[in-house]
Amino acid sequence: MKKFFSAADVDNLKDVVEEALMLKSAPYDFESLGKHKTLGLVFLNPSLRTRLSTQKAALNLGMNVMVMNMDKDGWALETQDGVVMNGTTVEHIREAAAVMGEYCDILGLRSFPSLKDKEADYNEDLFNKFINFCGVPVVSLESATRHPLQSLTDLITITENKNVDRPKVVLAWAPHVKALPQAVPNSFAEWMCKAQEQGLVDFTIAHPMGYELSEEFTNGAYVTDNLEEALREADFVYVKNWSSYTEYGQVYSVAQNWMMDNEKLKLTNDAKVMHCLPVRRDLELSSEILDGPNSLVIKEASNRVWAAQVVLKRMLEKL
Ligand code: AN0
Ligand code: CP
Repeated sequence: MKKFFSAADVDNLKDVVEEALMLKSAPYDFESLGKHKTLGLVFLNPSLRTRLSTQKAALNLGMNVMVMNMDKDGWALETQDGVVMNGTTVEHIREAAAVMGEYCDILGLRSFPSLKDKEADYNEDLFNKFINFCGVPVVSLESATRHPLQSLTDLITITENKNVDRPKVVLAWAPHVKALPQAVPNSFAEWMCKAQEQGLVDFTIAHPMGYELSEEFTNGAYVTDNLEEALREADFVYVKNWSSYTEYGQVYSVAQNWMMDNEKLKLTNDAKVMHCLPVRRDLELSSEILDGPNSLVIKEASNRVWAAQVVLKRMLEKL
């Protein structure tokens, strides 16, 4: 594997999940694979889970890890070509990425969207430049449009916790006070649509009108603006807020009563509730669910290690 950016970078989902679960049962079986190899994790935005779980995965494989909080500790980065750098930016991504590629065998990058320039965000301008200029394999730690380590984790967690062969999985929009990226829901939808194609799940998306995701991610999903209808017979409910894609980055005040709570859970098939975290309690998801028996959020976060480890293992094997 030369890059891990989207669901297209993995062929057989069942195989990758099985390999991740194998690593979970024997975390140190490949502890020599990463000897004398260095992973660099570059963050342009905050992170708790991605940062720690990916470091832990790399350490389990015997790698060295370096973390660069570019947003706080790096020079202000210029990402546009052809500009005279006489403003506030100090270093061009061409040099910065190339230099980090000299120090590392594999690089991870987190770069959120601007939520202002739809075209630049959805072209993955910054991410593609980083890939092109660094010259080593790159793992996405969440880009403008996708969060593949999270989505792989989510598929692992669904596989581990399902009671039926082909569970009904529902992505349910939830309220928030800030404009959040579409990366997590885009990516979850992309992976679940592929899982549906491969016979692993049935996939439904529920959101208020105006929150339609880009169709490139939702092909094959059943999409509705009726949350109650979507929740009926659900085995897994994946709660997440996102801002509008069509009115790019906007938040409407129309959506009422979309927070997941125990009352709504009654409509489901005693569904397990998932969220990528961080979660706003009693805004996106009720405390009673988060603290109750149906919540999978901690197990899900725990599985981030095995998603990262299987991806790094596959990359190390191809170095
Ligand atoms: C980010 C998002 O929604 O993309 C990161 C989630 C992993 N969430 C927030 O900014 C709260
Ligand atoms: N779920 C997730 O990616 O969390 P962090 O933003 O804390 O890394």
